[in-house]
Amino acid sequence: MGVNVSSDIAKQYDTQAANNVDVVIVGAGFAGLYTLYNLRNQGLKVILLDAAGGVGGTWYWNRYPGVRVDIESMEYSYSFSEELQQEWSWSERYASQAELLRYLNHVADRFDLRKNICLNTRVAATVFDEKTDKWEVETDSGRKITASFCVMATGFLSAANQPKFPGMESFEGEQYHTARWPEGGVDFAGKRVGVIGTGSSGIQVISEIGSKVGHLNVFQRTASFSIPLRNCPMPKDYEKSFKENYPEWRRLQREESFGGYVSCNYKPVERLTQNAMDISPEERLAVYEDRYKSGGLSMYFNFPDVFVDKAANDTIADFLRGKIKERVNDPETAELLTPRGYPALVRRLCADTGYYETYNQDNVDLVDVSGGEIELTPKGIEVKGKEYELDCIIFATGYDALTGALTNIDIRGEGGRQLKEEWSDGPRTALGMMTAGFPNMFFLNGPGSPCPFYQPVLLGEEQGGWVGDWIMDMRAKGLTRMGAKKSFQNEWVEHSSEVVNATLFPLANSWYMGKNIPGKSSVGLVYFGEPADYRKRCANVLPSGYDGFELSGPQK
Ligand code: NA7
Repeated sequence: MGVNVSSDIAKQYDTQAANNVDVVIVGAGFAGLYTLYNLRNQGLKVILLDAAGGVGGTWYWNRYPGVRVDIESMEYSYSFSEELQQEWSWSERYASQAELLRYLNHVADRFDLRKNICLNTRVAATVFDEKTDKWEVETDSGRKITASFCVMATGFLSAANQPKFPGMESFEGEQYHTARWPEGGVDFAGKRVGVIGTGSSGIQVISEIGSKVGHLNVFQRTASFSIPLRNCPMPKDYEKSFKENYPEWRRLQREESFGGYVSCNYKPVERLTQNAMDISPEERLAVYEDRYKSGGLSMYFNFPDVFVDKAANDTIADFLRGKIKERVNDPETAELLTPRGYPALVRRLCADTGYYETYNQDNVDLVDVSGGEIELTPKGIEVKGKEYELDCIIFATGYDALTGALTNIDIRGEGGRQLKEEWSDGPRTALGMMTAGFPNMFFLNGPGSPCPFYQPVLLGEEQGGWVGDWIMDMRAKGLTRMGAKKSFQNEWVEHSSEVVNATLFPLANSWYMGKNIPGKSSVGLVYFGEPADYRKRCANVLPSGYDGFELSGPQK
């Protein structure tokens, strides 16, 4: 699927001129591609670097069986071009990875983006030069590029989490990670397969391969809440109504929605203002059933108190638990698959296609690893003293979310300080877009932003837009350095902590909270406030005269 940079484009970027640019963008996913388009349109000299062999970001790397987005295609797509919105037709309600990759390649071609993209190029280090106010970017092949600004569109779910299980090197079979799937696919027919992990990726891969493998053992540490995705071929009348009203749908997504998605049962959802505990159980149930019927992430369109009041949350958790019982034949397996001990919706809700029913097949077994240690042996996996013989192991163990892709790069700011060091107690950012001491570096869908709750395609467009506005304004004023003020950054982190601590989110071990990675700090990882408020604050940076940020001209 990946499209390699053509030789004439490669030649263009071998020139010295291309090693001195206005902006380096890192990452060719949704956010990076849009930002390239936007900044180039404003006359800036931009180069986009990506380690992958093709554009697509997360959708380039995640090729595992069953992978698809669980936000509706009509919403999970670019809004910046009305022509693009009108001419592209999604074949399914929820796009598969293959279709998303086709879309992103189409966008790269349609807007002639490839001439500014360098693939197969991993950024190893970037160092801020305080004399010139520029970043020196170094790739893994030793190429050096000087840029006035760096835009890190590195993805919030892109650095794979590969736990180091004892005995990993001894296992004689095949090993795969869902986030680094081989391009040619894998043939599982007749094989004994083990899957570790039952988050969104695990649930998708398990549901897809369950009927295709010889035998499947699923190693579950924590049961997830999952509801049916209800994917289907794109209903033509729905697509038509969406296309006829795209500006209004986008307005609703940006201004009225819970997190940048708004469609429920093929209609714009009405935001609930009443609390679950203020209405009758029957009325509550009717809402839960309605969301369940719509499928996907519709369950998030819910009563405000389910996110802050444990008693309210219990009503939805019990509803979801009841649905699991209905779908799994064996009561013992059903109980093991039933999440206990943490609230619903505060770990990412999964959306499945036949996940629970997979366990009704004779060739699929669930292994409870909670309270035990997974060890790999030459022949398979050992847990709690029992060995499971396997031909293949699939790690669906998630990501070092939000920060991993940034701290994997040796980023050095003012005074030579390293970003990884600075963030060793958790990331600290101003509006999730900059961090103090690292001027002229912007993050898209970064830590401290609301990205998991603000549809990331739209947030990438918004943030890419603000970055463009700030850079062009600085240029017009002859300014060369923009940095976040530490005082404002502290306020933002404090505000973010207050917001999250008033919710039930800290009660679960999730990647939102950094608790999926041993030792990772959760400070400032996600902004859990209202996306619309966040949007207003960011849009106000320029009109307020860069309140919270400091700007300066060329160093004397
Ligand atoms: P997730 O949601 O982080 O899920 C990872 C799964 O892997 C989860 O079940 C983990 O169990 C399990 N895991 C991770 N490490 C271990 C170890 N050491 N032992 C046993 N099990 C382990 O990642 P996904 O890729 O599924 O989804 C990420 C996001 O992508 C998703 O939320 C959507 O937004 C799209 P745990 O729950 O930690 O006990």
